[in-house]
Amino acid sequence: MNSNIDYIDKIPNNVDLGRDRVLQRALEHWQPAYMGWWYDMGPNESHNYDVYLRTAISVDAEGWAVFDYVKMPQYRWGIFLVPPTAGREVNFGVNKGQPAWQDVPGEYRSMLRRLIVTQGDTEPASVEQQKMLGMCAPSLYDLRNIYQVNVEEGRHLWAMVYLLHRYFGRDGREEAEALLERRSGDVDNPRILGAFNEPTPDWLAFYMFTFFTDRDGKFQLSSLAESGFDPLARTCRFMLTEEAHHMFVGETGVGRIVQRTAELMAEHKVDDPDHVRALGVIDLQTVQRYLNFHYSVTLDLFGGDISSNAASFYTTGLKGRYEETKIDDDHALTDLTYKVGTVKGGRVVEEEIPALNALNERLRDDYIGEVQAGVDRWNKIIEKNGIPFRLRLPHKGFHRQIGNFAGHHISPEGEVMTAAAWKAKRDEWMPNAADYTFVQAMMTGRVVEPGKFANWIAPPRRGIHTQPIDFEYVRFN
Ligand code: BYC
Repeated sequence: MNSNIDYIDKIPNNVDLGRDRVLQRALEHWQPAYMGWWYDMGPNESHNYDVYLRTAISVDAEGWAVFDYVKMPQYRWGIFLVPPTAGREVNFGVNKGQPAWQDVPGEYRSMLRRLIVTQGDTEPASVEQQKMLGMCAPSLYDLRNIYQVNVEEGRHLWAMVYLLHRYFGRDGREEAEALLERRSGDVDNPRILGAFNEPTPDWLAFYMFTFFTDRDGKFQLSSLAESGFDPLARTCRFMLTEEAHHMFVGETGVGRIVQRTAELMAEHKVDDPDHVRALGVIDLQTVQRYLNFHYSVTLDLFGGDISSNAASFYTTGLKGRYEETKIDDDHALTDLTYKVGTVKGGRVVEEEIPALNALNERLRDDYIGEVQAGVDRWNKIIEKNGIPFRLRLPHKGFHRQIGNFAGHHISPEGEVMTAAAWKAKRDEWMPNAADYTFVQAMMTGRVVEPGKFANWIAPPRRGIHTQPIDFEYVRFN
Protein backbone atom coordinates (compact mmCIF):
# COMPACT_ATOMS: atom_id res chain seq x y z
CA MET A 1 0.00 0.00 0.00
CA ASN A 2 2.75 2.48 -0.60
CA SER A 3 3.05 3.30 -4.26
CA ASN A 4 0.67 5.24 -6.46
CA ILE A 5 0.46 2.28 -8.82
CA ASP A 6 -0.90 0.11 -6.01
CA TYR A 7 -3.65 2.60 -5.28
CA ILE A 8 -4.91 2.81 -8.79
CA ASP A 9 -4.66 -0.95 -9.25
CA LYS A 10 -6.10 -2.05 -5.95
CA ILE A 11 -8.58 0.69 -5.23
CA PRO A 12 -10.59 1.41 -8.34
CA ASN A 13 -11.82 4.98 -8.02
CA ASN A 14 -12.95 8.09 -9.80
CA VAL A 15 -11.72 10.52 -7.14
CA ASP A 16 -8.21 10.93 -8.47
CA LEU A 17 -6.77 8.94 -5.60
CA GLY A 18 -3.47 8.52 -7.44
CA ARG A 19 -2.79 12.24 -7.01
CA ASP A 20 -4.45 12.94 -3.67
CA ARG A 21 -1.62 12.62 -1.14
CA VAL A 22 -3.77 13.51 1.87
CA LEU A 23 -6.27 10.81 1.07
CA GLN A 24 -3.52 8.32 0.31
CA ARG A 25 -1.92 8.91 3.68
CA ALA A 26 -5.21 8.52 5.52
CA LEU A 27 -5.94 5.28 3.66
CA GLU A 28 -2.43 3.95 4.31
CA HIS A 29 -3.42 3.67 7.95
CA TRP A 30 -7.03 2.74 7.53
CA GLN A 31 -6.83 0.10 4.79
CA PRO A 32 -4.75 -2.41 6.81
CA ALA A 33 -7.10 -1.92 9.77
CA TYR A 34 -10.03 -2.57 7.43
CA MET A 35 -8.42 -5.79 6.23
CA GLY A 36 -7.87 -6.81 9.86
CA TRP A 37 -11.54 -6.18 10.50
CA TRP A 38 -12.53 -8.19 7.39
CA TYR A 39 -10.41 -11.18 8.43
CA ASP A 40 -11.92 -11.06 11.93
CA MET A 41 -15.50 -10.06 11.26
CA GLY A 42 -16.09 -10.85 7.57
CA PRO A 43 -17.77 -14.09 6.46
CA ASN A 44 -16.50 -17.03 8.48
CA GLU A 45 -13.91 -19.36 6.90
CA SER A 46 -14.41 -17.80 3.49
CA HIS A 47 -11.04 -16.22 2.80
CA ASN A 48 -9.75 -18.81 0.40
CA TYR A 49 -12.95 -19.34 -1.61
CA ASP A 50 -13.28 -18.21 -5.20
CA VAL A 51 -16.60 -16.42 -5.43
CA TYR A 52 -18.35 -15.30 -8.59
CA LEU A 53 -18.75 -11.63 -7.67
CA ARG A 54 -19.50 -8.36 -9.30
CA THR A 55 -17.01 -5.58 -8.73
CA ALA A 56 -17.49 -1.93 -9.58
CA ILE A 57 -14.42 -0.69 -11.44
CA SER A 58 -15.93 2.48 -12.88
CA VAL A 59 -19.27 4.29 -12.87
CA ASP A 60 -20.17 3.80 -16.52
CA ALA A 61 -22.45 1.07 -17.84
CA GLU A 62 -19.60 -1.36 -18.60
CA GLY A 63 -17.69 -0.79 -15.40
CA TRP A 64 -20.12 -0.69 -12.57
CA ALA A 65 -20.76 -4.44 -12.53
CA VAL A 66 -17.88 -6.62 -13.69
CA PHE A 67 -18.36 -10.32 -12.89
CA ASP A 68 -15.54 -12.78 -12.16
CA TYR A 69 -14.21 -15.22 -9.57
CA VAL A 70 -12.58 -13.35 -6.71
CA LYS A 71 -11.16 -14.31 -3.33
CA MET A 72 -12.97 -11.93 -1.02
CA PRO A 73 -9.92 -10.54 0.80
CA GLN A 74 -8.68 -9.57 -2.67
CA TYR A 75 -11.95 -7.86 -3.60
CA ARG A 76 -11.20 -4.44 -5.01
CA TRP A 77 -13.18 -2.16 -2.72
CA GLY A 78 -13.36 1.04 -4.71
CA ILE A 79 -14.42 4.66 -4.25
CA PHE A 80 -17.03 5.93 -6.66
CA LEU A 81 -19.21 8.98 -6.94
CA VAL A 82 -21.64 9.50 -9.78
CA PRO A 83 -20.36 12.25 -12.10
CA PRO A 84 -21.17 15.79 -10.98
CA THR A 85 -24.21 17.61 -12.36
CA ALA A 86 -23.16 21.00 -13.69
CA GLY A 87 -24.84 23.86 -11.87
CA ARG A 88 -26.38 21.65 -9.15
CA GLU A 89 -27.89 23.65 -6.31
CA VAL A 90 -29.01 23.08 -2.75
CA ASN A 91 -32.60 22.08 -3.44
CA PHE A 92 -34.36 22.61 -0.10
CA GLY A 93 -34.19 24.36 3.25
CA VAL A 94 -32.96 27.85 4.04
CA ASN A 95 -29.98 27.56 1.68
CA LYS A 96 -32.13 26.58 -1.29
CA GLY A 97 -30.80 28.05 -4.53
CA GLN A 98 -27.16 28.30 -3.40
CA PRO A 99 -24.65 26.33 -5.45
CA ALA A 100 -24.34 22.81 -3.97
CA TRP A 101 -21.42 22.70 -1.52
CA GLN A 102 -18.21 21.07 -2.73
CA ASP A 103 -16.68 21.49 0.71
CA VAL A 104 -18.16 21.05 4.15
CA PRO A 105 -19.97 24.21 5.25
CA GLY A 106 -18.22 25.03 8.54
CA GLU A 107 -21.36 25.73 10.55
CA TYR A 108 -22.87 22.33 9.66
CA ARG A 109 -19.71 20.31 10.07
CA SER A 110 -20.59 18.29 13.14
CA MET A 111 -24.14 17.59 12.01
CA LEU A 112 -22.90 16.37 8.66
CA ARG A 113 -20.20 14.25 10.21
CA ARG A 114 -22.76 12.63 12.48
CA LEU A 115 -25.00 11.73 9.53
CA ILE A 116 -22.08 10.21 7.65
CA VAL A 117 -20.87 8.28 10.68
CA THR A 118 -24.37 6.93 11.40
CA GLN A 119 -24.74 5.82 7.80
CA GLY A 120 -21.23 4.35 7.75
CA ASP A 121 -21.73 2.45 11.00
CA THR A 122 -24.56 0.34 9.59
CA GLU A 123 -22.45 -1.12 6.78
CA PRO A 124 -19.84 -3.11 8.73
CA ALA A 125 -22.52 -3.88 11.33
CA SER A 126 -24.54 -5.87 8.82
CA VAL A 127 -21.45 -7.87 7.76
CA GLU A 128 -20.83 -8.71 11.42
CA GLN A 129 -24.45 -9.76 11.87
CA GLN A 130 -24.22 -12.12 8.89
CA LYS A 131 -20.79 -13.55 9.64
CA MET A 132 -21.82 -17.15 10.35
CA LEU A 133 -24.55 -17.62 7.76
CA GLY A 134 -22.31 -18.91 4.99
CA MET A 135 -21.81 -22.06 7.04
CA CYS A 136 -25.43 -23.10 6.51
CA ALA A 137 -26.26 -21.66 3.07
CA PRO A 138 -29.12 -23.39 1.24
CA SER A 139 -27.23 -23.40 -2.10
CA LEU A 140 -24.15 -22.10 -3.89
CA TYR A 141 -26.37 -19.48 -5.52
CA ASP A 142 -27.46 -18.15 -2.13
CA LEU A 143 -23.96 -18.40 -0.71
CA ARG A 144 -22.67 -16.27 -3.54
CA ASN A 145 -25.44 -13.75 -2.96
CA ILE A 146 -24.71 -13.27 0.73
CA TYR A 147 -21.02 -12.81 -0.08
CA GLN A 148 -21.94 -10.25 -2.72
CA VAL A 149 -24.02 -8.36 -0.19
CA ASN A 150 -21.16 -8.54 2.33
CA VAL A 151 -18.44 -7.20 0.02
CA GLU A 152 -20.71 -4.39 -1.13
CA GLU A 153 -21.56 -3.40 2.44
CA GLY A 154 -17.80 -3.28 2.86
CA ARG A 155 -17.60 -0.96 -0.13
CA HIS A 156 -20.33 1.22 1.32
CA LEU A 157 -18.22 1.57 4.42
CA TRP A 158 -15.37 2.69 2.15
CA ALA A 159 -17.70 5.24 0.58
CA MET A 160 -18.40 6.89 3.95
CA VAL A 161 -14.77 6.59 5.04
CA TYR A 162 -13.74 8.36 1.86
CA LEU A 163 -15.93 11.32 2.87
CA LEU A 164 -14.55 11.31 6.42
CA HIS A 165 -10.94 11.16 5.23
CA ARG A 166 -11.29 13.61 2.40
CA TYR A 167 -13.42 16.27 4.07
CA PHE A 168 -13.09 16.01 7.88
CA GLY A 169 -9.38 15.99 8.66
CA ARG A 170 -8.24 14.51 11.92
CA ASP A 171 -11.63 13.93 13.50
CA GLY A 172 -12.75 12.27 10.27
CA ARG A 173 -9.82 9.88 10.56
CA GLU A 174 -10.71 9.14 14.16
CA GLU A 175 -14.32 8.46 13.26
CA ALA A 176 -13.16 6.17 10.43
CA GLU A 177 -11.13 4.14 12.91
CA ALA A 178 -14.03 3.96 15.35
CA LEU A 179 -16.18 2.49 12.56
CA LEU A 180 -13.87 -0.53 12.64
CA GLU A 181 -13.91 -0.74 16.43
CA ARG A 182 -17.60 -0.82 17.31
CA ARG A 183 -19.15 -4.28 17.07
CA SER A 184 -22.69 -5.38 16.42
CA GLY A 185 -24.27 -6.49 19.68
CA ASP A 186 -21.23 -5.64 21.82
CA VAL A 187 -22.28 -4.60 25.33
CA ASP A 188 -19.51 -2.04 25.72
CA ASN A 189 -19.06 -0.73 22.20
CA PRO A 190 -22.19 -1.51 20.16
CA ARG A 191 -23.20 -0.25 16.73
CA ILE A 192 -25.09 3.06 16.79
CA LEU A 193 -28.60 2.06 15.70
CA GLY A 194 -30.78 -0.57 17.37
CA ALA A 195 -31.50 -2.99 14.50
CA PHE A 196 -27.79 -3.34 13.81
CA ASN A 197 -27.21 -4.88 17.21
CA GLU A 198 -29.82 -7.62 16.73
CA PRO A 199 -28.56 -11.07 15.77
CA THR A 200 -29.26 -12.45 12.28
CA PRO A 201 -29.19 -16.09 13.33
CA ASP A 202 -30.55 -17.89 10.26
CA TRP A 203 -31.39 -17.46 6.59
CA LEU A 204 -35.01 -16.50 7.11
CA ALA A 205 -33.73 -13.67 9.31
CA PHE A 206 -31.15 -12.77 6.64
CA TYR A 207 -33.74 -12.52 3.87
CA MET A 208 -36.06 -10.53 6.13
CA PHE A 209 -33.15 -8.25 6.99
CA THR A 210 -32.23 -7.65 3.36
CA PHE A 211 -35.87 -7.07 2.45
CA PHE A 212 -36.77 -4.77 5.34
CA THR A 213 -33.55 -3.29 6.71
CA ASP A 214 -31.60 -2.87 3.49
CA ARG A 215 -34.66 -1.03 2.24
CA ASP A 216 -34.27 1.45 5.09
CA GLY A 217 -30.80 1.82 3.57
CA LYS A 218 -32.39 2.62 0.23
CA PHE A 219 -34.66 5.31 1.69
CA GLN A 220 -31.97 6.86 3.88
CA LEU A 221 -29.46 6.86 1.03
CA SER A 222 -32.07 8.40 -1.26
CA SER A 223 -32.60 11.22 1.25
CA LEU A 224 -28.85 11.73 1.57
CA ALA A 225 -28.56 11.64 -2.22
CA GLU A 226 -30.59 14.89 -2.16
CA SER A 227 -28.00 16.52 0.11
CA GLY A 228 -26.68 19.98 -0.63
CA PHE A 229 -23.24 18.60 0.23
CA ASP A 230 -22.50 17.39 -3.26
CA PRO A 231 -19.88 14.68 -2.51
CA LEU A 232 -22.32 12.98 -0.14
CA ALA A 233 -25.14 13.19 -2.68
CA ARG A 234 -22.98 11.73 -5.45
CA THR A 235 -21.61 8.93 -3.26
CA CYS A 236 -25.06 7.88 -2.11
CA ARG A 237 -26.41 7.87 -5.67
CA PHE A 238 -23.80 5.33 -6.65
CA MET A 239 -24.42 3.22 -3.53
CA LEU A 240 -28.09 2.99 -4.50
CA THR A 241 -27.21 1.11 -7.69
CA GLU A 242 -25.73 -1.67 -5.53
CA GLU A 243 -28.48 -1.60 -2.91
CA ALA A 244 -31.07 -2.83 -5.42
CA HIS A 245 -29.50 -6.30 -5.56
CA HIS A 246 -29.53 -6.59 -1.77
CA MET A 247 -33.27 -5.98 -1.63
CA PHE A 248 -33.74 -8.40 -4.52
CA VAL A 249 -31.94 -11.07 -2.49
CA GLY A 250 -34.30 -10.40 0.43
CA GLU A 251 -37.54 -10.28 -1.49
CA THR A 252 -36.83 -13.35 -3.60
CA GLY A 253 -35.37 -15.19 -0.60
CA VAL A 254 -38.53 -14.81 1.47
CA GLY A 255 -40.58 -15.39 -1.70
CA ARG A 256 -38.80 -18.69 -2.39
CA ILE A 257 -39.31 -19.87 1.20
CA VAL A 258 -42.99 -18.99 1.02
CA GLN A 259 -43.28 -20.67 -2.36
CA ARG A 260 -41.73 -23.93 -1.19
CA THR A 261 -43.96 -24.01 1.89
CA ALA A 262 -47.12 -23.20 -0.06
CA GLU A 263 -46.32 -25.82 -2.69
CA LEU A 264 -45.86 -28.56 -0.10
CA MET A 265 -48.95 -27.43 1.82
CA ALA A 266 -50.99 -27.74 -1.37
CA GLU A 267 -49.44 -31.03 -2.40
CA HIS A 268 -49.92 -32.67 1.00
CA LYS A 269 -53.16 -30.83 1.82
CA VAL A 270 -51.97 -29.69 5.26
CA ASP A 271 -52.32 -26.37 7.01
CA ASP A 272 -51.56 -27.06 10.66
CA PRO A 273 -48.13 -25.49 11.39
CA ASP A 274 -46.85 -28.67 13.05
CA HIS A 275 -47.79 -30.74 10.02
CA VAL A 276 -46.17 -28.16 7.76
CA ARG A 277 -42.98 -28.29 9.82
CA ALA A 278 -43.02 -32.07 9.62
CA LEU A 279 -42.57 -31.67 5.85
CA GLY A 280 -39.24 -29.95 6.51
CA VAL A 281 -40.37 -26.46 5.52
CA ILE A 282 -41.08 -23.27 7.47
CA ASP A 283 -44.73 -22.73 8.37
CA LEU A 284 -46.25 -19.43 7.27
CA GLN A 285 -47.07 -18.48 10.87
CA THR A 286 -43.35 -18.51 11.66
CA VAL A 287 -42.66 -16.44 8.54
CA GLN A 288 -45.26 -13.94 9.83
CA ARG A 289 -43.55 -13.75 13.22
CA TYR A 290 -40.18 -13.05 11.62
CA LEU A 291 -41.83 -10.42 9.45
CA ASN A 292 -43.34 -8.73 12.53
CA PHE A 293 -39.95 -8.57 14.19
CA HIS A 294 -37.88 -7.30 11.27
CA TYR A 295 -40.49 -4.80 10.17
CA SER A 296 -40.85 -3.28 13.62
CA VAL A 297 -37.13 -2.97 14.40
CA THR A 298 -36.61 -1.46 10.96
CA LEU A 299 -39.39 1.11 11.48
CA ASP A 300 -37.39 2.26 14.50
CA LEU A 301 -34.44 3.03 12.24
CA PHE A 302 -36.26 6.04 10.85
CA GLY A 303 -35.96 7.79 14.22
CA GLY A 304 -38.57 9.60 16.28
CA ASP A 305 -41.88 10.63 14.69
CA ILE A 306 -41.25 14.12 15.97
CA SER A 307 -37.62 15.03 15.48
CA SER A 308 -35.86 18.36 15.75
CA ASN A 309 -32.73 16.64 14.43
CA ALA A 310 -34.55 15.76 11.22
CA ALA A 311 -35.85 19.33 10.98
CA SER A 312 -32.28 20.66 11.29
CA PHE A 313 -30.92 18.20 8.73
CA TYR A 314 -33.57 19.43 6.31
CA THR A 315 -33.50 23.15 7.04
CA THR A 316 -29.75 23.27 6.62
CA GLY A 317 -29.94 21.37 3.32
CA LEU A 318 -28.00 18.31 4.47
CA LYS A 319 -30.69 15.59 4.19
CA GLY A 320 -33.76 15.86 2.02
CA ARG A 321 -36.98 13.95 1.60
CA TYR A 322 -37.34 10.86 -0.56
CA GLU A 323 -37.26 12.12 -4.17
CA GLU A 324 -37.14 15.70 -2.92
CA THR A 325 -36.75 17.31 -6.31
CA LYS A 326 -39.81 15.51 -7.69
CA ILE A 327 -42.07 16.89 -4.95
CA ASP A 328 -44.14 19.91 -5.92
CA ASP A 329 -44.05 22.29 -2.94
CA ASP A 330 -41.91 25.11 -1.56
CA HIS A 331 -39.11 22.76 -0.31
CA ALA A 332 -39.02 24.79 2.89
CA LEU A 333 -42.07 23.26 4.61
CA THR A 334 -42.63 26.36 6.68
CA ASP A 335 -46.42 26.32 6.93
CA LEU A 336 -47.18 22.68 6.21
CA THR A 337 -48.27 19.99 8.63
CA TYR A 338 -48.09 16.21 8.62
CA LYS A 339 -50.04 13.52 10.48
CA VAL A 340 -48.26 11.33 13.00
CA GLY A 341 -49.69 8.56 15.16
CA THR A 342 -49.56 8.73 18.93
CA VAL A 343 -51.26 7.14 21.94
CA LYS A 344 -53.86 9.20 23.81
CA GLY A 345 -56.47 7.99 26.28
CA GLY A 346 -55.55 4.37 25.67
CA ARG A 347 -56.01 4.60 21.88
CA VAL A 348 -53.88 5.26 18.85
CA VAL A 349 -54.85 8.64 17.40
CA GLU A 350 -53.39 10.86 14.72
CA GLU A 351 -52.24 14.40 15.28
CA GLU A 352 -51.06 17.11 12.93
CA ILE A 353 -47.60 18.44 13.64
CA PRO A 354 -45.35 20.84 11.69
CA ALA A 355 -44.15 18.99 8.59
CA LEU A 356 -40.57 20.01 9.32
CA ASN A 357 -40.58 18.01 12.54
CA ALA A 358 -42.31 15.03 10.94
CA LEU A 359 -39.70 14.24 8.30
CA ASN A 360 -38.70 10.91 9.85
CA GLU A 361 -42.33 9.87 9.90
CA ARG A 362 -42.84 10.94 6.33
CA LEU A 363 -39.87 8.89 5.16
CA ARG A 364 -41.15 5.95 7.22
CA ASP A 365 -44.51 6.25 5.42
CA ASP A 366 -42.79 6.30 2.02
CA TYR A 367 -40.95 3.17 3.08
CA ILE A 368 -44.09 1.41 4.31
CA GLY A 369 -45.74 1.90 0.92
CA GLU A 370 -42.93 0.08 -0.82
CA VAL A 371 -42.75 -2.68 1.77
CA GLN A 372 -46.48 -3.32 1.46
CA ALA A 373 -46.09 -3.89 -2.27
CA GLY A 374 -43.45 -6.56 -1.57
CA VAL A 375 -45.69 -8.30 0.96
CA ASP A 376 -48.48 -8.28 -1.63
CA ARG A 377 -46.16 -10.07 -4.05
CA TRP A 378 -45.41 -12.77 -1.43
CA ASN A 379 -49.16 -13.17 -0.90
CA LYS A 380 -49.66 -13.72 -4.63
CA ILE A 381 -47.31 -16.70 -4.42
CA ILE A 382 -49.35 -18.16 -1.54
CA GLU A 383 -52.61 -17.43 -3.32
CA LYS A 384 -51.42 -19.07 -6.53
CA ASN A 385 -50.96 -22.29 -4.61
CA GLY A 386 -54.53 -22.10 -3.33
CA ILE A 387 -53.58 -21.51 0.31
CA PRO A 388 -55.92 -19.09 2.16
CA PHE A 389 -53.20 -17.75 4.56
CA ARG A 390 -52.02 -14.13 3.97
CA LEU A 391 -48.98 -12.35 5.37
CA ARG A 392 -49.56 -8.84 6.62
CA LEU A 393 -47.70 -5.90 8.05
CA PRO A 394 -48.48 -5.32 11.72
CA HIS A 395 -49.64 -1.90 12.91
CA LYS A 396 -46.99 0.81 12.79
CA GLY A 397 -47.00 1.04 16.59
CA PHE A 398 -46.37 -2.68 17.15
CA HIS A 399 -43.16 -3.47 19.10
CA ARG A 400 -41.60 -0.04 18.77
CA GLN A 401 -38.68 1.22 20.84
CA ILE A 402 -38.23 4.64 19.23
CA GLY A 403 -40.71 7.48 18.79
CA ASN A 404 -44.30 8.11 19.94
CA PHE A 405 -45.16 4.44 20.30
CA ALA A 406 -42.12 3.52 22.40
CA GLY A 407 -43.16 2.47 25.89
CA HIS A 408 -46.66 1.47 24.74
CA HIS A 409 -47.85 -2.06 24.17
CA ILE A 410 -49.64 -2.22 20.86
CA SER A 411 -50.97 -5.35 19.18
CA PRO A 412 -50.41 -6.11 15.48
CA GLU A 413 -53.98 -4.84 14.95
CA GLY A 414 -53.19 -1.50 16.59
CA GLU A 415 -54.94 -2.07 19.90
CA VAL A 416 -53.26 -0.48 22.96
CA MET A 417 -52.80 -3.17 25.62
CA THR A 418 -51.44 -3.53 29.12
CA ALA A 419 -47.84 -4.70 29.38
CA ALA A 420 -48.97 -7.99 30.93
CA ALA A 421 -51.55 -8.73 28.22
CA TRP A 422 -49.02 -7.90 25.49
CA LYS A 423 -46.33 -10.08 27.04
CA ALA A 424 -48.74 -12.99 27.28
CA LYS A 425 -49.15 -12.77 23.50
CA ARG A 426 -45.54 -12.00 22.64
CA ASP A 427 -44.62 -15.50 21.50
CA GLU A 428 -47.58 -15.62 19.11
CA TRP A 429 -46.47 -12.40 17.48
CA MET A 430 -42.71 -12.59 17.41
CA PRO A 431 -40.23 -15.39 16.81
CA ASN A 432 -40.00 -17.39 20.02
CA ALA A 433 -37.26 -19.68 21.30
CA ALA A 434 -38.92 -22.75 19.77
CA ASP A 435 -39.15 -21.01 16.36
CA TYR A 436 -35.46 -20.20 16.39
CA THR A 437 -34.60 -23.72 17.46
CA PHE A 438 -36.75 -25.19 14.70
CA VAL A 439 -35.48 -22.88 11.95
CA GLN A 440 -31.85 -23.26 12.95
CA ALA A 441 -32.13 -27.04 13.20
CA MET A 442 -33.25 -27.01 9.59
CA MET A 443 -30.19 -24.99 8.58
CA THR A 444 -27.37 -26.92 10.12
CA GLY A 445 -25.39 -27.88 7.02
CA ARG A 446 -24.39 -26.11 3.84
CA VAL A 447 -25.67 -27.30 0.46
CA VAL A 448 -22.61 -27.32 -1.81
CA GLU A 449 -23.61 -29.25 -4.92
CA PRO A 450 -24.18 -26.86 -7.85
CA GLY A 451 -27.88 -26.60 -8.70
CA LYS A 452 -29.05 -28.25 -5.45
CA PHE A 453 -31.19 -26.41 -2.90
CA ALA A 454 -32.11 -27.09 0.72
CA ASN A 455 -35.56 -28.60 1.10
CA TRP A 456 -37.01 -25.49 2.76
CA ILE A 457 -36.49 -23.12 -0.17
CA ALA A 458 -37.51 -23.14 -3.84
CA PRO A 459 -34.83 -22.55 -6.49
CA PRO A 460 -34.67 -19.07 -7.99
CA ARG A 461 -36.18 -18.44 -11.40
CA ARG A 462 -32.82 -17.68 -12.96
CA GLY A 463 -29.14 -17.53 -12.07
CA ILE A 464 -26.83 -14.55 -11.61
CA HIS A 465 -25.65 -12.51 -14.59
CA THR A 466 -26.93 -14.92 -17.26
CA GLN A 467 -25.25 -17.92 -15.60
CA PRO A 468 -27.38 -21.04 -15.13
CA ILE A 469 -28.80 -21.91 -11.73
CA ASP A 470 -26.41 -24.89 -11.45
CA PHE A 471 -23.35 -22.73 -12.08
CA GLU A 472 -20.49 -23.22 -9.60
CA TYR A 473 -20.96 -19.83 -7.95
CA VAL A 474 -18.46 -20.60 -5.17
CA ARG A 475 -15.37 -22.81 -5.38
CA PHE A 476 -14.16 -23.90 -1.99
CA ASN A 477 -10.58 -24.89 -2.92
N1 BYC B 1 -31.56 3.14 17.38
O1 BYC B 1 -34.25 12.81 16.61
P1 BYC B 1 -34.38 11.36 16.60
C1 BYC B 1 -28.41 1.03 5.86
C2 BYC B 1 -31.30 8.18 18.33
S1 BYC B 1 -29.66 1.52 6.92
C3 BYC B 1 -30.79 3.81 18.26
O2 BYC B 1 -35.70 10.78 16.67
P2 BYC B 1 -32.97 11.44 14.18
C4 BYC B 1 -28.11 -0.38 5.80
C5 BYC B 1 -30.79 9.30 17.46
O3 BYC B 1 -29.52 9.00 16.90
C6 BYC B 1 -29.68 3.29 6.82
N2 BYC B 1 -30.82 5.15 18.40
O4 BYC B 1 -33.63 10.72 15.37
C7 BYC B 1 -29.11 -1.34 5.89
C8 BYC B 1 -30.77 10.46 18.41
O5 BYC B 1 -29.61 10.36 19.21
P3 BYC B 1 -28.95 11.67 19.87
C9 BYC B 1 -28.72 3.98 7.78
C10 BYC B 1 -31.68 5.84 17.62
O6 BYC B 1 -31.63 11.89 14.59
C11 BYC B 1 -28.79 -2.67 5.86
C12 BYC B 1 -31.96 10.18 19.34
O7 BYC B 1 -32.24 8.78 19.20
N3 BYC B 1 -28.63 5.37 7.49
O8 BYC B 1 -27.83 1.84 5.23
O9 BYC B 1 -33.92 12.37 13.56
C13 BYC B 1 -27.48 -3.08 5.70
C14 BYC B 1 -33.16 11.01 18.95
O10 BYC B 1 -33.47 10.65 17.65
C15 BYC B 1 -32.50 5.21 16.69
C16 BYC B 1 -29.14 6.35 8.24
O11 BYC B 1 -29.73 6.09 9.26
C17 BYC B 1 -32.42 3.79 16.59
N4 BYC B 1 -33.18 3.09 15.73
O12 BYC B 1 -32.93 10.21 13.16
C18 BYC B 1 -26.49 -2.13 5.60
C19 BYC B 1 -29.00 7.75 7.75
N5 BYC B 1 -33.24 6.15 16.08
O13 BYC B 1 -28.69 12.61 18.74
C20 BYC B 1 -26.79 -0.80 5.63
C21 BYC B 1 -28.30 8.65 8.69
C22 BYC B 1 -32.90 7.31 16.62
O14 BYC B 1 -29.96 12.18 20.81
N6 BYC B 1 -28.97 8.79 9.96
N7 BYC B 1 -31.95 7.14 17.53
O15 BYC B 1 -27.70 11.11 20.50
C23 BYC B 1 -30.05 9.60 10.18
O16 BYC B 1 -30.55 10.21 9.28
C24 BYC B 1 -30.57 9.72 11.58
O17 BYC B 1 -29.50 9.55 12.45
C25 BYC B 1 -31.67 8.69 11.96
C26 BYC B 1 -32.22 9.09 13.33
C27 BYC B 1 -32.75 8.67 10.90
C28 BYC B 1 -31.11 7.30 12.12
